[in-house]
Amino acid sequence: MVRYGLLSGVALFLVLAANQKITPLVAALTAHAQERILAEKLVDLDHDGQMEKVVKIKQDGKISVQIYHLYGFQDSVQSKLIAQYQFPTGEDGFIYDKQSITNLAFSDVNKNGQLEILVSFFDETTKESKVHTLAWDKNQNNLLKLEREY
Ligand SMILES: [Ca+2]
Ligand SMILES: [Ca+2]
Repeated sequence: MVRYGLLSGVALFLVLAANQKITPLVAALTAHAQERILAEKLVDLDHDGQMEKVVKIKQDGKISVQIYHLYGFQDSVQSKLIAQYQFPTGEDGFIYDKQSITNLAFSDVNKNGQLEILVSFFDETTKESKVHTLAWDKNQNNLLKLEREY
């Protein structure tokens, strides 16, 4: 009986020790798996001659759009996150844009000389694609969802 108790105690210790080692590894693997790039495009949103990188990404079941500023540093191209918007939904969708099919398009919908980002979704209940428009506020380094559809 004493021997059995000692054995199960050792077994419990081994299980705990193994779990402590495994947990951070599993967390790292799942964190990586939960982030997926859906689209990545280079576009000059504000027509200033400098390309922006726009990324549509799925993180933790939600779709985010990110704008990166690109700059040269020691003979390589670096990118810096400058604006981000997260949608509560997570189903990627496709739209027709200039006779091609895409899930990330650009258009100056409010005619202010700067391109807006057209982000498409698939609505599982209506089985239709929906498009939301994001405007980049360059001064605030912000992405704003335009409620009005143009
Ligand atoms: Ca630009
Ligand atoms: Ca615009």
